[in-house]
Amino acid sequence: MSGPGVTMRIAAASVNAPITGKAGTNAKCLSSRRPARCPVRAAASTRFLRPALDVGTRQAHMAASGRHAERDQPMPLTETSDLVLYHAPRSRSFRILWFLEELGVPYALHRVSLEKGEQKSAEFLKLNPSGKVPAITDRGAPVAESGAIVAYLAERYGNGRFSPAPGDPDRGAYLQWLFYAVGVMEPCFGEKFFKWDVPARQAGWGDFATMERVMTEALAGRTWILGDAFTAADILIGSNLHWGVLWHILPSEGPIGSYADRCRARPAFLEATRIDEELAAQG
Ligand SMILES: N[C@@H](CCC(=O)N[C@@H](CS)C(=O)NCC(=O)O)C(=O)O
Repeated sequence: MSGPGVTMRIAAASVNAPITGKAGTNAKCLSSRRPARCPVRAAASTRFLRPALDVGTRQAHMAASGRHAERDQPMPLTETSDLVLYHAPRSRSFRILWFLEELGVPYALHRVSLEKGEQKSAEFLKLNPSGKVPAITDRGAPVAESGAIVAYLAERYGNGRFSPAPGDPDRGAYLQWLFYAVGVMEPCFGEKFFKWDVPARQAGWGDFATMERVMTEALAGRTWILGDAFTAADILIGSNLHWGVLWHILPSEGPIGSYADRCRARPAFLEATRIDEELAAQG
């Protein structure tokens, strides 16, 4: 951790190409506008926390999962990490934090205070014109929108582990669920959470009940959304279903509930939760 407004963290190194160049912008956030209420933040819970792992234990976990040992000392943002996550605790950027932990790549975490309106500062709007987290920079180049970030990170750092390659028979289903998570599930949650009354035939996302049925059927008898392999699509589908169960708008049992449990049990999810809650506790 270092400096006001900037939180540092270096994760395990397992990168398929050497990273060089300038790290992401250390945005100074000036706006005092109040942020819109975020359902994820409103409903966040510490229910899935576990105690922090010490460095030795984490290294053992990482060695077991094929990742390199973690650096235990934070290093300055602009000198060490080409990959920066702009993150607010208990927000949608949690899923990117989770994925970075799955990937095991080195990254820096830049905290964005939604309460202070930092996401609407001119500097942050250069990273995400919508003024929302998550956003990342990779060698200074910004990427925004959870779906795009997850797809980008899988391709750039996944080394084939988290996304079926073009031509793979699973590629189509992979893309389908990536887009479904952001294009259908997200508005379905909005519909439920904000009690929108929208005709399902006209609404591109259909309706919440159909989404719940689709998810229940897709996950029945499967470990992950594509079957046996955990992919980047599970980051988006899994975070959505985790939140849905947490908010009591989706079942905690059956295919959805047990899938959400499996997501929560992953070491990377637990580590991301630990980091996120540590940040949240700092206020
Ligand atoms: N479509 C975006 C949504 C991101 C989003 O809604 N982020 C919320 C936090 S959960 C946010 O930054 N809200 C602050 C604001 O809009 O001012 C994505 O999936 O990345």
